[in-house]
Amino acid sequence: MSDTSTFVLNGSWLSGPTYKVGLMLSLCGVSFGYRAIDLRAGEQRTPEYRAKTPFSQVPVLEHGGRTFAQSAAILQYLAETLGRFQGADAAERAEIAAWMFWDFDRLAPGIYRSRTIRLGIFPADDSVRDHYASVGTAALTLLQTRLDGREWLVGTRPTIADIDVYGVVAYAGEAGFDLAAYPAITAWKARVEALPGWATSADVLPKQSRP
Ligand SMILES: N[C@@H](CCC(=O)N[C@@H](CS)C(=O)NCC(=O)O)C(=O)O
Repeated sequence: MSDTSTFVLNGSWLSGPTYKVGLMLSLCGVSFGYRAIDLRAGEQRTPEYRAKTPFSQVPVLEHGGRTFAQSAAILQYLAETLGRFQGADAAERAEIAAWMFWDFDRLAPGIYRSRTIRLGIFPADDSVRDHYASVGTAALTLLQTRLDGREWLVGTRPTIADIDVYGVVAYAGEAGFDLAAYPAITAWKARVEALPGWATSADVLPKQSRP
């Protein structure tokens, strides 16, 4: 394992993508510094933060003198760097990437957007709210079909595909979706939560903390 003492996660406690990275580090048993970025105050648009990422978003992971952005790319970097939760070969890694791309394309908009609408962070009228609710329902239905009869999304053990997708499904309740309607997702979610090192977003993302 490489030197892990230099991991610093820049994030927001409200941010699902930040949770994905914090959860990965926790599942890997890696301690990390955490820098809270105040999104409401626009800290993500300051020159200092922009020097870390061209995207002006959280999360950003600092490690080994470099910065890494986009949660899915960060999970891939950590899987390779730490040798955990990665695919066995190129074909499995491509399958894992496919689920992560699908997550960002279909699952995350349906659930994260529905959540921010419900929390009042993203004001929206009823038609917009209903649109994201139906996007989320379609994605959860697909995920239920995939997980019916299998333990993990890809192969026979947990991978970063599970961590990535879990980092969205974990917010389904707050977003207004009832997971009781999706028994295979509920069982898979419990399997993820039984992994050593699993932690809630409140555990891995302190509201106020600076390294
Ligand atoms: N695709 C990105 C999405 C990151 C993202 O949406 N971050 C939000 C918080 S959850 C953000 O930084 N928003 C602030 C802004 O856009 O100004 C990832 O997975 O890392």
